[in-house]
Amino acid sequence: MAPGKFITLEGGEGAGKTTLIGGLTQSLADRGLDVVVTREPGGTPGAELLRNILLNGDVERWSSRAEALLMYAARVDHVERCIKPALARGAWVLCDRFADSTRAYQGVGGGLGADELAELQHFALGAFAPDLTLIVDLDPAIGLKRTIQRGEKATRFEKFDAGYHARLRQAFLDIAAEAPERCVVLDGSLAPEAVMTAALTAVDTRLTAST
Ligand code: T5A
Repeated sequence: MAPGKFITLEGGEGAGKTTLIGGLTQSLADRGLDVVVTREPGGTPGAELLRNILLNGDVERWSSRAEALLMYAARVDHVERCIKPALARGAWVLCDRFADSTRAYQGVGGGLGADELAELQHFALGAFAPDLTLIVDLDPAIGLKRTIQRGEKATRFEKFDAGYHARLRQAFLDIAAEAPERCVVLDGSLAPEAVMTAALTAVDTRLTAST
């Protein structure tokens, strides 16, 4: 059986990750691949419970350090019970956010040190990492406007100030620059079909060419 692939989608609020995952899932399934779609925080019953307490409530409900620990508690459960078993059976796993979100939100946005987070990541995941990360880049003002237009109640993270969201955008671009072999930046201001075309090109160039 061909080995599975682990693809993560990252970016700021309302950048278009979930929309893109829908299109990618269809395209990969049309190729006969077993596709598993999941998200963070969440993806298993235990991790979804943690998602609920992380995303709801006052902005000040958790410190950045507590958030990082809760995100990693959810992530370990998700990786061990959902992602690794799917990869082992040869599935392609598409995950809406993963460890880069902790580096951006709790690290750069929340002020935690990169070294501390790297230690936490190593303790939790060892060397486990995505095969490909698609970073959807968008002006946070546009992304937040999109989420407001959707009419849903704002999550705790959407309520953080504009400076926080601007730092996030730069943090994701810095992550992409540090790991160009793993990350591809997509222009989230393009129409959904154009973002999808760019994403499929990245998948084909980086992954299917090597399988
Ligand atoms: N978090 C998560 C951390 O702080 N640390 C962590 O370690 C992790 C894993 C998750 C929150 O948790 C935080 C980050 C997040 O704040 P969430 O609700 O899952 O919360 O938040 P998001 O992942 O940001 O999900 P969103 O749904 O808000 O954004 P998406 O998925 O990027 O955007 P999407 O696809 O839903 O699109 C938003 C709207 O824009 C439209 C869509 O139709 C939709 O209405 N749209 C476009 N419009 C124009 N052009 C395009 N190209 C468009 N693409 C989508």
